[in-house]
Amino acid sequence: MKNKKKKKSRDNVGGTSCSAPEQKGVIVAHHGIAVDILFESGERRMVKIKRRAGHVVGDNVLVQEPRLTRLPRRTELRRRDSRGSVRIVGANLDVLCVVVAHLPSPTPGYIDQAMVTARESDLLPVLVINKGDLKESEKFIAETCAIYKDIVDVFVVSAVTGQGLDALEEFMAQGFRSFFVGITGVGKSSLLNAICPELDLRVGELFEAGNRGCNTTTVSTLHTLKGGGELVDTPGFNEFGLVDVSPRDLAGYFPGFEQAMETPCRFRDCRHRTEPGCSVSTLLQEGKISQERYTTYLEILDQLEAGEARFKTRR
Ligand SMILES: Nc1nc2c(ncn2[C@@H]2O[C@H](COP(=O)(O)OP(=O)(O)OP(=O)(O)O)[C@@H](O)[C@H]2O)c(=O)[nH]1
Ligand SMILES: [Mg+2]
Repeated sequence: MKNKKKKKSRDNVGGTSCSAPEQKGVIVAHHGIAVDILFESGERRMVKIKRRAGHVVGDNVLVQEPRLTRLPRRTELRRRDSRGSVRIVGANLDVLCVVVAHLPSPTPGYIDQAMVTARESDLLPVLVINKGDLKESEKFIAETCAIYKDIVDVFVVSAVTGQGLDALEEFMAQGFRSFFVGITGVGKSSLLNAICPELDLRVGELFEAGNRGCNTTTVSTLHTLKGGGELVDTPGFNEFGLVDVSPRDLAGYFPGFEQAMETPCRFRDCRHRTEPGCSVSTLLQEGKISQERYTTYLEILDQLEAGEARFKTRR
């Protein structure tokens, strides 16, 4: 068996002199071969890194140029992309803001997979429904609120009119480091611009045909909010594949199953399909879990089981 090299979290790029004092900072943007660091002193500058060093926005680092050492992460957000590769997208986060809009509408399972990932990663998921100014958003907003309003905090906002932004800012001002995720064109950068106009982030054009936003933001960036808290703007991810969640664990993180998880099922490895003595089935029959929640759960469970079967076949 090949000896795997232990992954270093240290970069040493371009020389060996270490005479400069060591400084602590946080990565606020990642540009492939360099990271933008905000130091505790208030200074902000780019530091070279090795490509694929594994650093991400939110990482705390010690810099004594040319050496950069990544400090241990408190939390880590990971997702699986369309090719099945695992991507670390942010570090040391507290809140995952899942941003959606009626157009472009979220891909099936997107909201739930993002929320399951957040809970599995010890982040608090919240839902941000943008483009509340548009008449055609009404049905989407009503349906989405009906599903999630009793499960997570839901903010109905508009980057154009400023509707709902006070409540969102007040929430973030509690000192959280929040992370925006959402498919491209839902208005993540527009929302950040509305909260912090001085940022002037690039915002996409809205194509007339199909009203789909184009992929505009290419790099995740961390911003300090004037009112308190921090917010990361990200490029749109169209998939939010689960990474560390097994079919057996899914229900424990699934939005809408919280009450059912308080009462253990008869079988410890219950997958909540047709097993007797299942607390999810009981609440479903009592109307305390909606058919929509249950159907969505089964769809994600099917995907996880298919992935598990593929993995076993490969092995
Ligand atoms: N009507 C309306 N349009 C909005 C709103 N927010 C954003 N838009 C429009 O939606 C389009 C996409 O906005 P962006 O802020 O670039 O979207 P994004 O989510 O950052 O997109 P990516 O960076 O590609 O992931 C732009 O044309 C915005 O003007 C809103 O609240 N109401
Ligand atoms: Mg953007």
